[in-house]
This record gives sequence, C-alpha cells and structure tokens, in this order.
Amino acid sequence: MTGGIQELANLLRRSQHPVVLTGAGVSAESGVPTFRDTQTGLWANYRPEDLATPEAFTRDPETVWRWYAWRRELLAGVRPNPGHTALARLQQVVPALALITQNVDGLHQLAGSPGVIEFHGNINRTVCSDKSCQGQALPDDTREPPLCDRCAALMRPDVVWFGEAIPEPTMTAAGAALEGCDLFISIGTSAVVYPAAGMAQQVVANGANVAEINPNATPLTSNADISIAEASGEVLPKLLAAIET
Ligand code: BV8
Repeated sequence: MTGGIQELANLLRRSQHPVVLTGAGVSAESGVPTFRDTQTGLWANYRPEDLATPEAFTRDPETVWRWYAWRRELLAGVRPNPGHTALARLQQVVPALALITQNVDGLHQLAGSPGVIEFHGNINRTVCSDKSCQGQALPDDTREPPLCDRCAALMRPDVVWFGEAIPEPTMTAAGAALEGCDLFISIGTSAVVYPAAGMAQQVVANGANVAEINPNATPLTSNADISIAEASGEVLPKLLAAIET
C-alpha cells in the first residue's frame, strides 16, 4: 500500500469536514482529454482558453458552439472510471465528504456521487445567454447556436467561461462546504485556475491538512501534507479499501 494512501485514510477517518476538489485528471482515465491536453483534429489550432470566453462567443458564436458540440460528442460514449466510482462509494462511507468539481462532464453524478458542486458548470446543459431569461431552445432548432424560445437570444453552454464570475449560488455552496474544512483533497487538477485554485490556500490558513493525488507536480504539491503521485483511478479504489478495512 503506497504510504500516502494509508496516511490519507487515517486523516480521512478522523476528519469532521473533508472536502474533495477534482479536475480534469479524474476524467482522464475515462478517455476524456484533460483541459490542457493538446486539442486534436479540427481543434488543433485553438487553445481552450481562447474558446472558453464570452469574447470568443460574441466574436464567433458558431465556432464556440461547435467546439462544445464536439466535446459533448466526445463525452457521449464515455463512462465513469474506477476513480469516479470509488469516490462515489467513499461519499457513502464518509457521509461528511463534500465534492467540488471543476469538471463540466457530469461523470461524478453518473458514477452516483451525491451533492456534486459543479464549480464551472456542466457542458450537457444549455442556457439562454441572457442570464435573467429561463428560456430554452426548441428541440428542432438546428441553428448553431440555437435561439432561445422565449427571447430569441443565442443559447450557450451552461459553463463558466474565463473572465466570468462563478455563479453566486455555486460560490455560496462551495463556501459552505469549505467552512470548517479540516482535510482538503485535491485530485487531478493542475491547480492553476482561480478562484478554484485558491481553495487550498484558504483552508490551509484555517489549519486544514491538504492532500494531492496527481501523477505530476503542481503549484500545490510543495504545500501538501500528503502528495500521492499516481493516477486517481489507481489511488481512489485503494483509498476506499483502506477506509473500509
Ligand atoms: C473569474 C469551463 C473573475 C469552461 C473552465 C485570480 C483570481 C481570480 C481569477 C483569476 C486569477 N488569475 C487569473 C484569473 C482569471 C482566470 C484564471 O484562473 N486563469 C488561469 C488560466 C490563470 N479565472 C477565471 O476567469 C474565472 N473567473 O476569475 O472571474 C470575475 C469576478 C467577478 C466578475 C467577473 C469576473 C473562471 C474560471 C473558470 C474557467 N472555466 N471550464 C470549459 O470547460 O470549456 S476552467 C477549465 O480549467 C476546466 O473547467 C478545468 O477543469 C479547469 C482546471 O483545469 P484542470 O481541471 O486542472 O485540468 P488541467 O488539464 O489543467 O490539469 C489536469 C491535471 O490532471 C494535470 O495536473 C495532470 O497532471 C492531472 N492528471 C492527468 N491524468 C491524471 C491526473 N491526475 C490524476 N489522475 C490521472 N489519471
């Protein structure tokens, strides 16, 4: 058993308010390219940061819409991997465990995780680009992007773009989960996108222990009490086994 896993299991057993933050690395073993993986094929000439912005959508809504449609197609046949499944089971064994994800793929919910806080939204949901409007697209609207059936504004993916604020209800839910957090477990994230990347610093200031599960070093690694440099799909089932024995 990797040292870090037994140590993390001991901390998790004693924790009153454990919080997990996941990033694209948790979905990597499901075959979902991580956010900063090189884009493939049609999208090889674009950087995600240049497409996932309100400016890009204003400038070229069709290209941005097609990028998200392509990513949704990539997700169509994708299943949760053993990391997602073990995390969902951990939430049953450790009911206090709160799960915040930066991922927009919905795989944690598909694996059975309850109460997932989708910090950057969900690519499978589409909303009116007028945030005050609750309209939807008509099912037979094949325009790219489709128009809102209530105000005729462009529809857009229900994700948080770079330069957009995290929605208030999401920030409130994440703040409540982090309140009193005594163990923060960062899994599969490069820890460079804010304000999500600021969570670890916030809880450390309150005396929390921090663990990281990531094959590669990140800006968080040097400050982590426990750092497990292995794939989450390998580590999480072992962590679950350690907790359940
Ligand atoms: C905002 C949805 C302000 C869209 C995404 C300081 C403070 C506040 C803001 C900023 C700041 N500095 C800069 C900013 C601006 C910006 C930012 O952080 N930029 C970065 C690039 C520097 N932040 C924002 O714009 C945020 N908004 O600040 O608004 C504001 C306030 C008021 C009013 C108006 C505005 C919004 C950020 C949200 C952006 N949206 N996604 C979409 O998906 O299309 S972020 C995007 O990055 C994804 O959601 C992704 O999840 C997220 C983070 O990436 P990771 O998940 O970490 O993925 P990555 O590929 O980077 O890394 C994968 C990791 O997995 C790697 O480390 C790898 O080693 C590891 N791995 C690989 N395989 C495995 C593995 N780990 C474990 N197991 C494996 N098998």
